[in-house]
Amino acid sequence: LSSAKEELIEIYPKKVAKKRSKAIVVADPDNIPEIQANVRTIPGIITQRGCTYAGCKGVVLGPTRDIINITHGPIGCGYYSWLTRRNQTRPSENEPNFMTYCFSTDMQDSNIVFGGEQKLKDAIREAYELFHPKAIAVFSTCPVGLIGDDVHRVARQMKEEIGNGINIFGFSCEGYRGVSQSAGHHIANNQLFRNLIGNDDTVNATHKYRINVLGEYNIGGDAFVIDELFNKCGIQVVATMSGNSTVEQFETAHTADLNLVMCHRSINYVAEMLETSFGIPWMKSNFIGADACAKSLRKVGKYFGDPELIARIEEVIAEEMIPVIEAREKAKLKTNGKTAMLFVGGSRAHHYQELFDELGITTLCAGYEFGHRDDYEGRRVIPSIQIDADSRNIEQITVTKDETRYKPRKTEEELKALEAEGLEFNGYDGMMAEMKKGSLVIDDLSHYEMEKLIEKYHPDVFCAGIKEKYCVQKMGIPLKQLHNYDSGGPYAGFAGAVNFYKDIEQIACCSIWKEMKAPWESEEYVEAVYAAV
Ligand code: CFM
Ligand code: HCA
Repeated sequence: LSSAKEELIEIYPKKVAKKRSKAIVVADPDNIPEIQANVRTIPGIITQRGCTYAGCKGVVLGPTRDIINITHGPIGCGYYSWLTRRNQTRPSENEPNFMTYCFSTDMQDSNIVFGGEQKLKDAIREAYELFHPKAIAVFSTCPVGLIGDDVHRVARQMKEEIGNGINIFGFSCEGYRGVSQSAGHHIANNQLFRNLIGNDDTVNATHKYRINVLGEYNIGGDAFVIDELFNKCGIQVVATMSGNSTVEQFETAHTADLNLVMCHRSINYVAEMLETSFGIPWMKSNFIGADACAKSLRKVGKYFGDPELIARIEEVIAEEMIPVIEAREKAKLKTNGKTAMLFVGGSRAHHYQELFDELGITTLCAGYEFGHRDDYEGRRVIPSIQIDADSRNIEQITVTKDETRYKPRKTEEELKALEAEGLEFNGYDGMMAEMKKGSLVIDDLSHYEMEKLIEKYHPDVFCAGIKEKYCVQKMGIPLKQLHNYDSGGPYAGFAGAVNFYKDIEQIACCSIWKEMKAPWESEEYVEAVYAAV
């Protein structure tokens, strides 16, 4: 695979080739190489990245059902972030669900010329009159930043005008503000912390052990599975950020005693702020893959250290593994020895390698659309990451210990003892530490590079998103969407692993793909004939 790098970039002009070569590295877990990440995409290259608004509104805030999310901008931005992510929600009776609606100020040319703040105020008034929500969030799109509408001032004014305890806040998440969705995550994290987290000290304990699951967005129902699993073990999930989430979950999240971080890229900022302000430690976890899931559950048991809880967790794992092993063995008869490529946003290209491993499928190449170096190389490289002008453009907030509510959940000594037993706090080793030596890691894969990889290696399954799906399939390779799971899922937890084994066996072992020929390969080319008029 190492020679592939040269082939991938040889067609590029010299300057482009030089830049792209830094984003393509050969994995070596014993000597993790540096990779270029979180820098601007080269203009003219077809990227799969999205924008800052997508990361803020679509990803982090989108899955909360009782906040009215208003997109301040042209209608397209709101329309394209309207439930396309398959983030599911389960309101109880009489509870509102605004996620099925698409709220937008639908800015027109005249608003761009004369300003859109008045239209935004009217939209907030209308949304309040119709739905009486607890909270309204306003999201800036590119034109809003260009003309200088101040969504924060409008939010403050409308909060005062409406009163009744409503919470209204804005996000400066204009699409161009960062180099990808990742900037939007950071902006969203900051505002969640400022405007929601910690607003309500009520402790609604259903179990003795209480945790938050951060960076889990309930795509295809993943959060439902994780929640159920913890419940079975006797652990309460106070807040899932942001999957099947509510205002109340955010407001009371600071009452939990441990944060598990699933998607490090999108939510590590909140995890850090919760620790600094309230004294809640965080651990990286992964519920994708049955073995990874068991490992994550055991970590929680160890953290709380109650023998009864640990025994219960073992019971649950043993019970859940029975159907998993049966399904895995059945699928593996066919999947063993197959190959995969994974190019997804900022964490799934790592997490799903575990599930493929369980099926005996080798991941030949993997990469993130917008991960940072720490997501590839591990958090230890953070101090050495160069802060460029694009990162400086994103607000960095400093939080301090909450004067009255800071309460370390474990003493320094207790944390040290747990570390000695193998628990890692505030850490993430990144994707490359777990990849096979010699596999290829590519950041912000371009469309051209994708086609080259497929031509050269013919993987049995290519995992990516909707922009890649049909191009790849026309090349005769099945594509499994790991963003929205196509129509499948859940894939998290033990129950999810069983679903995944079955789906991947069907997809990667189906011989029909080998028969696939693009129309221009199999049909005779028909010359166009121009008739004289
Ligand atoms: Fe985290 Fe996500 Fe992902 Fe992400 Fe996304 Fe997503 Fe993703 Mo699509 S938060 S980084 S910004 S795990 S929407 S649920 S699937 S690119 S790999
Ligand atoms: C986003 C959302 C997305 C897009 C998926 C895709 C998602 O980046 O704005 O390209 O298919 O998961 O829905 O990542």
